[in-house]
Amino acid sequence: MERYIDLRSDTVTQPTPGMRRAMAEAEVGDDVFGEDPTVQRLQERIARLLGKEAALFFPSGTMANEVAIRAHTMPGDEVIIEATSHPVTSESGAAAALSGVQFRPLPGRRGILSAVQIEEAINPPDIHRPPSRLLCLENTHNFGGGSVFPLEEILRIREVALRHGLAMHLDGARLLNACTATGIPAHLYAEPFDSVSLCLSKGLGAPVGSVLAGTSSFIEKALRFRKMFGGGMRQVGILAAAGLYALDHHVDRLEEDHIHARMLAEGIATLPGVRLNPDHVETNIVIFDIAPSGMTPMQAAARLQEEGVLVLPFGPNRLRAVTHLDVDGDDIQKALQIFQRVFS
Ligand code: TLP
Repeated sequence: MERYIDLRSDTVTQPTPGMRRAMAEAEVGDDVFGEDPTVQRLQERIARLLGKEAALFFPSGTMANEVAIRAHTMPGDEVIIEATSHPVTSESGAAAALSGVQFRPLPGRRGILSAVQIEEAINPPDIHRPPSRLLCLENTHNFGGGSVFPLEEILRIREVALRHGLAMHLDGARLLNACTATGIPAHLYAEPFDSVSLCLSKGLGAPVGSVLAGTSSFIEKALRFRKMFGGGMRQVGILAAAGLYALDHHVDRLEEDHIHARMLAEGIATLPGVRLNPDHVETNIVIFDIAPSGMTPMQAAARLQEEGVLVLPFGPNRLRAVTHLDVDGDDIQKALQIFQRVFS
C-alpha cells in the first residue's frame, strides 16, 4: 500500500535533504566543555528571538520544562499549572520525582487560564500550605487543540504573579505557531515570563532539540540541573545545525500547516460521526470528538489506519490530527476523503 498520511504529531517529520546537509557540515566541539560553536550560535539566536539574556540547548522539550521547574523551585513548593498541560499529562510524573514539587492543576478553557482563577489558587503564607512558587503556562496549548494564549491575559497574569512573588515559566514548545497565528513577535509573548522553552522538533521539523531561555543567572542554574538530569551532550552541534536550519527555512511555512489544519477541520466538522467546532482550530492541531460515531478512539484510529491515515487517540472520545511539513494540500484532500468514509 502507499505511504500513510501521518497526522499523529508534528514530531513525525523527516529531516529534509537541506537540513541533513547542514547537519553533516556542522562545525562541532565538546559542548560539555562549552566548546561547540554551532550550539552556541543556536543558543544565542534563540535568546535573541525570545528577548532573553541567555539560552540552553536540550535533547527534549520534556527535559527543558523539567529543568526549568527544578531551577525555579525547592522540594515542597507548589506549581500552579493548567490541568491538561504537558508536565501534568505527559512528562511521566517528572516534576514530583525530580523536583519534589506539588502541582496545583487548574481547569482551563481549551488550556487557557485566567488571571482571576490563578490569583484564587495562590496559597497565602501559612505553614500548613505549600508555598506557591511557580506558575507554568503553555502556548500554544497542545491538549487545548493548539489554542493560542491571549497576550492580554498573560499580561494580567504577570501582574498577579509579580504581586505574589511567583516565577513564570512558559512551555513554548509551539510558540512560533502562536506567533504565526497572531503576528505577535516571539519576544513579546516571552517577555512576561522568567523562562521559556521552545521545541525545534515539532512544527519546525528538526529531528531533536528544545531550547530554554531566561536570564544568564537562571541559565547558569539550568546548566547544572541539565547535567544532573543527564542532558549534557558532546558534539551536539550536529543537532543544533538542524535547529538553525529550521529557524532559517521552516518558520515562514508554519502558516501553511495552519491553513491545512483549518481545511481538515472544516471538512471533518461536516461529518455526522464527529463533533468539532472549526473556529476552535487556531493553529496546526485538530482535536475532535468522535462519540457520535459509536466507535472508541482506538477503534476509530484503527479504521483510519486501514484506510491510510494515522491519527492519535487523545483521551476519552477524542482523536488528534496534527499538520506539519511532511503533509501537503493533496494529502489533506485524501485524508478528508478517508475521514468521510470512516465517519459518515
Ligand atoms: N508533545 C508530544 C506528546 O508528548 C504529546 C506531541 O506529540 O504533541 N510541551 C508540549 C506542549 C508538547 O506538546 C510536547 C510534546 C513537549 C512539551 C515535550 O517535548 P518532547 O517530546 O521533546 O519531550
